[in-house]
Amino acid sequence: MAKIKSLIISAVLICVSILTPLTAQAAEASYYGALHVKGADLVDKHGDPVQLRGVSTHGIAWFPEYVNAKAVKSLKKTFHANVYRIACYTDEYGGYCNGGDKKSLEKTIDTGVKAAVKNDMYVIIDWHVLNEHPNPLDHKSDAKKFFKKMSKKYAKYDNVIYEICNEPNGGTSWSDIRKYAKAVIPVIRKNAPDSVIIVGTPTWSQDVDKAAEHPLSYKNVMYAFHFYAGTHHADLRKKLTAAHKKGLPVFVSEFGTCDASGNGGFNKKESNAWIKLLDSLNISYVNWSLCNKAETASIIKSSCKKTSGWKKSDLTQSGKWLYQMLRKY
Ligand code: IDC
Repeated sequence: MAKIKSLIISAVLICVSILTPLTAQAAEASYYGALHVKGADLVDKHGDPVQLRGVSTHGIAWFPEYVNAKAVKSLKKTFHANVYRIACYTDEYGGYCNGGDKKSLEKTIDTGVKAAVKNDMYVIIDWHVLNEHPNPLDHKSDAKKFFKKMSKKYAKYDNVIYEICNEPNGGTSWSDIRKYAKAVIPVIRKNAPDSVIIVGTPTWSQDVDKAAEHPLSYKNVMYAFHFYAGTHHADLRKKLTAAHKKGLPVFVSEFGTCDASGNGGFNKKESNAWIKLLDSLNISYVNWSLCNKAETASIIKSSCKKTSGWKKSDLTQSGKWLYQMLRKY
């Protein structure tokens, strides 16, 4: 009788584990666990410094085909990436606030988040403020709705990082960004109280000095710093180093190996100089971008139509460099 009882209990337990949805199963990222910010560092669940290194999608309205489970698995297995960034443009072609298909964009984000969770990677949901409305306050109410939805949907996932404004520009001041952040961060915090949030900085996320002078008072907040190796050199590295020295937690949520246009030549020397600095400061970084668009920043050759399972010969110069650089760890 006892044997039958234990058999029944085991059968029930097996059924429960099979039927448990992904959301409940994957509540904790086993990689480093829930991340936090301590001083200038991103730290793991034990409080030890960690560095995330990975790849960003191109705009998901343009290249949704690269947001698929196999692609994310390739980033993890082939490139050894531990973070995946999903770039949802607010404006431009098919942007979330520009007549884009919100349902379809949200579905793409969901595919990316679930794939990252399945592969035990961290994932950044990026509200990609860039052109047309370079001041994030312009889309404040849309942003609040978006992040309310996202943070509610993904509240259980330790893996999810929220990036609330990619690159404010066009003269947007740090005080405007602070205003925006103070409106959006509490919305996320209500659902995901301990999540890491990345806040963009003025001048295409370069002015970390402004943020360091007057940081936000929330915990687990990091500040975006973006560079393109063909355009940005030693003077900008100085600015980053100074902000870091002041104790500002910085996250390079986007960088390119070429000009700020996404084109121009691949700049190996400057790319290496940047990575050397970021590694020495334990700053996380994410490369732009996973697609086969005929531009220097793309990782995949435009002749390659595969959307996962890439070989070295499918990669551009920038893609090959990234592959070698990420795999060192
Ligand atoms: C670029 C893309 C390009 C696209 C353009 C749209 O590479 O294909 O046509 O956006 O505006 C950034 C932005 C990022 C840019 C990238 C290169 O965050 O969206 O992507 N860049 O210009 N900041 C600095 C450079």
